[in-house]
Amino acid sequence: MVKFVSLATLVCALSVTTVSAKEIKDHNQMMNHGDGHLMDMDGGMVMGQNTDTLPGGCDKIAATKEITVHAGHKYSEKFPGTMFAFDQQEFQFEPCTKLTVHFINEDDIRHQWMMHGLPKYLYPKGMFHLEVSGPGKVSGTLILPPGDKTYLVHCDIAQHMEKGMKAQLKVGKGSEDLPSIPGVTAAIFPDDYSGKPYDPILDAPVASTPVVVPAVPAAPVAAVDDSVVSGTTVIGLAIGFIAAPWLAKRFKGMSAGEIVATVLEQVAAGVGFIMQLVGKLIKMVSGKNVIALPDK
Ligand SMILES: [Cu+2]
Repeated sequence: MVKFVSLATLVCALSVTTVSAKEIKDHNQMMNHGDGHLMDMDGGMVMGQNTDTLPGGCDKIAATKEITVHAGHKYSEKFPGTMFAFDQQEFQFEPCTKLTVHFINEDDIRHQWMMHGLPKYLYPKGMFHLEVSGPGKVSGTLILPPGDKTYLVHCDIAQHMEKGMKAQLKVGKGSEDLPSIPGVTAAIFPDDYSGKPYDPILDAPVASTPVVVPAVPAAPVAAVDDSVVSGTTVIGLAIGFIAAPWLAKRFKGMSAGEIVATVLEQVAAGVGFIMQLVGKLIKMVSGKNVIALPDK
């Protein structure tokens, strides 16, 4: 009888172990469709893989790193109000690092580890993307660009990012932090349970740090300059000579089309930043921070 009970306990214990350890399928037999796109017929996919092309501005691969990222409902438990999460919310690497990501999905649904904002001449649509349907593992490699920039990493399945599956990856020192990264940064629109109606002006997010407007020096009065080589020309030439080696390095190995695409991308980013700044200023002036002007 004692023997039977202990045997039953053993069987029971074994079956519990089998149930709790979910079987993770390794998607390591994917078909290579070219251009960094690999997939199998079983829900595993890699897009934007790049194992050997150095991004413009990288002299060599600075470091070779491997990370394992888990995704699943259980990782969201420590972040109230979320449903899905990665097991890490922040990553940081040296510029020009060759990075291999092993992505493990522990849920019975589809999840992705999708990185945005990469240079489009090298990564289609500026993305590096790992995807697994159901419990499984998929691995992919990319080479991070040079420069300090913070990249968004998320799961693009509807509502998965909004419900917590979001992270940021800093290259070098990174740029500004992204909002509402669970456990890392504050939300742009924090949850409000006060019950008062939403006011689009008063409730609009205001930058926590004061917006510093750089002083614009007054334009110099155009002086009549008779000399052939004006001061402006000299300054222009000087900047050109200083910037040339940097530009040559930045655009090394790119075709003319790629250089134009990269420059346009930078210009668009610059215009976007200025528009954002102007928007914030208008909001500050027209919103609650109305500056009372003294009577004459
Ligand atoms: Cu997901």
